[in-house]
Amino acid sequence: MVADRNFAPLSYGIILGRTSEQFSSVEVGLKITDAKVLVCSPGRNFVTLKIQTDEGFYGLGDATLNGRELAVASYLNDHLVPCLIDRDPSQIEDTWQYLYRGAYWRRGPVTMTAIAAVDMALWDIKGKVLDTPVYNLLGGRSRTGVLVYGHANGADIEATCNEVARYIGLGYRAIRAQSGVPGLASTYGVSKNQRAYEPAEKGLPLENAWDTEKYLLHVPKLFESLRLRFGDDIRLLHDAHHRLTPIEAARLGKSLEPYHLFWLEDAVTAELQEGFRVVRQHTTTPLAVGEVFNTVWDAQELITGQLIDYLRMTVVHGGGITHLKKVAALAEIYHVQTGCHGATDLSPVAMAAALHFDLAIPNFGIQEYMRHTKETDEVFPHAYYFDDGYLHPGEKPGLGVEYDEKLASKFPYERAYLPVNRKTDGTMWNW
Ligand code: EZ4
Ligand code: CO
Repeated sequence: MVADRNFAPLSYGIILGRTSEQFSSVEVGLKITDAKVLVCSPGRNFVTLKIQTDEGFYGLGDATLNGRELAVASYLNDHLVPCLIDRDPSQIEDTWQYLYRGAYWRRGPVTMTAIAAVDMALWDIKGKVLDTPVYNLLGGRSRTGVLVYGHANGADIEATCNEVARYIGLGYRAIRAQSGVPGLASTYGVSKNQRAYEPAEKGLPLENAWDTEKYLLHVPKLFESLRLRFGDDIRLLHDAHHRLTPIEAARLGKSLEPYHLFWLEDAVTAELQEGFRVVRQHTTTPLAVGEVFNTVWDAQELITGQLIDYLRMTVVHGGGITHLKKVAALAEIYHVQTGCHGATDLSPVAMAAALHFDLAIPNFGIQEYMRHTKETDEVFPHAYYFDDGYLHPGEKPGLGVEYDEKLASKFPYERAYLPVNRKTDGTMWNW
């Protein structure tokens, strides 16, 4: 069975200093001996896959799907891990195809997050075996650092402006600005009592009230104030969190044109990809979408129709490095750049994988960066670091992230969900 599945030649045998005679058996190369699914909650929930090999090399993959964490843990534990034992970890592409095509049931966030975790872990192992950072395996550096944007949010325009000033002080060159809307009690992406917001809330889903007209009148005022105070150089971004119809998004994009945003994100849900044609026809504000996409098929029309400027898909929810590099290659032909999702619900393992990817591909645009809590950083010690507005993946072999299992065991899973959004009359609305 082992021979059938591992049709080798086993490439890692060479690296590990074996001679040609030793290649007579398929047992020569590395084998996956174990894979563990680790769930922890150092401030928020994370699911991590740790793949172990017989030579002591191991790899980590992020498997966190915000609010649906345990579904991916089960998918891995109950269905993927048994298929991984005894496989050759050097065969990343074949393993991806085996898990995607072999399952018969393709696509979807749970499946693609589980496959992504395996894929990340195998790239991590390959880097460690070859003693080189993953970006080097992806073609090497295409730039000196990864431009990131941080999140500034405040209850009103003044508070948001003050947060933007703080981010500029921290060295950020690009900043997403979100503000509470007058007349609405709470707004997603704007924290009430702490500076940074956390996407998920413990317990059952919170409910936010929504009023499109109030929002559409308010956002241009926010960006007018920001440009008056900070001038034209700082890159400003905004996220509409899928709450608008195409024609409403077109109006918002048009009204923001004087303030030349870097992008307007998730203006419209994208199940109907051609919906973006309406937005596109009316505004020159650059458009970004895709943090919830899982395969190239979620973005195929958006890319080939040149309906967006930035694609938000990232490694963990987009099928891993193996799939995302193909999506990026398609996007490159159609003038679409990447802008990988990078909120706190993506673990440091996914962040590291994104940074290696961002550094290597030609059509990188920008990377989202929300800082993790101190507890999360301690559970996942990592080589990547922020410097002067840029992130750098570091030079450690593989992805450059560790997992402290002992410390993680002090933070057990806690149920938490993203909030739901209702119009003021109670209608569930586009979240
Ligand atoms: O809603 O990470 O751009 N960032 C965002 C985030 C996402 C969450 C979803 O899990 O929109 O706040
Ligand atoms: Co977003």
